[in-house]
Amino acid sequence: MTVRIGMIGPGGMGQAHIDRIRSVIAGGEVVAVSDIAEDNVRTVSDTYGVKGYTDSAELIADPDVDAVMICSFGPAHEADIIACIEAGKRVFCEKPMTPDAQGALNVMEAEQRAGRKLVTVGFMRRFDESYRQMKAILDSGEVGETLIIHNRHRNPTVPARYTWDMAINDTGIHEIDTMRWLTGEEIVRVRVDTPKKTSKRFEHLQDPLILIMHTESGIWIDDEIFVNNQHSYDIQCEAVAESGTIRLSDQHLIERTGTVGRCNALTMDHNERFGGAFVREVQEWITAVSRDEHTGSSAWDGYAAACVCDAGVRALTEDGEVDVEMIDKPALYA
Ligand code: ISE
Repeated sequence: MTVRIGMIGPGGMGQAHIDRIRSVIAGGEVVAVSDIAEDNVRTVSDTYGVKGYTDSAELIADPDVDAVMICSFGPAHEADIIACIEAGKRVFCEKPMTPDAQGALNVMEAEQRAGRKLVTVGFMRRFDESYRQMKAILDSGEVGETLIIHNRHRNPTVPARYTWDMAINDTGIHEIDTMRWLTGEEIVRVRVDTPKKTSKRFEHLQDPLILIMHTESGIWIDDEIFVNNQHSYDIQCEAVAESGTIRLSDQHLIERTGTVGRCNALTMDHNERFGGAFVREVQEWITAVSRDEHTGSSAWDGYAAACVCDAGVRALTEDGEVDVEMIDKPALYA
């Protein structure tokens, strides 16, 4: 069966997903798009020869749409996800699932009323080959207990509309989810340390910053978030365990020789660095939808990430550690 997909918010990320579905992913077809921006709907629906809506509710209700991908602006996610759940349609939503924990609670309540997990959150690093290898080694127990994890999340630059809280909500959220997944533990406490600021970009940002996280069993995690490093999209992760250290290797695909000597070519953005992960993520989701199964991060993962982000944003303005407040995990997500 070909899964007929409706896409809400076909901007840059959405169109990259459409292109993947059309070129390298099997079993799915985008049949409709919706966007509040009429011009964009017209352009995208003409380009791909699909139906166009300006009202996402009409796309969700369309009987030709089996499942929905949401790639719109974060604050618009909650209402559309809940409408999908109420229509009984599986939904893949780009991160953040909702910008705050209350919105995520509302999504989980809707899913619990429906009695099944219909929501997948687009945390693509869970699908990256190198992170998966790291997790397999840690899970095997061969290096003992994980004690410390060091992360680096560096972007060449961000646009002027990137607000101060986005270092946590939009950038650090990737490590927040990846660390929960890698350790299998919840993050219970966070702190933000503020090094000397770069003079290169926006005065309104604390850039770089260090997010410190503690898990339930006491694993200590740091995350250097530096979004204007001027040179590359540089993602690093090193897990220090009792009898071994596992580190992502540099993610270069090629070596380059030139006036500066021989060096690894750098990746410049998340599409380049995580291109393979995006393909695997969407392929696994489409395959699961065709079997009427759930896959990937659940609404609980979206909720947990939102709770840690809420604490992280508070820690940006408060001294010291902030506890992460979460409800007990509902049985549906056990
Ligand atoms: C962006 O939204 C992403 O998701 C990227 O992976 C991240 O590196 C970037 O900082 C965010 O703005």
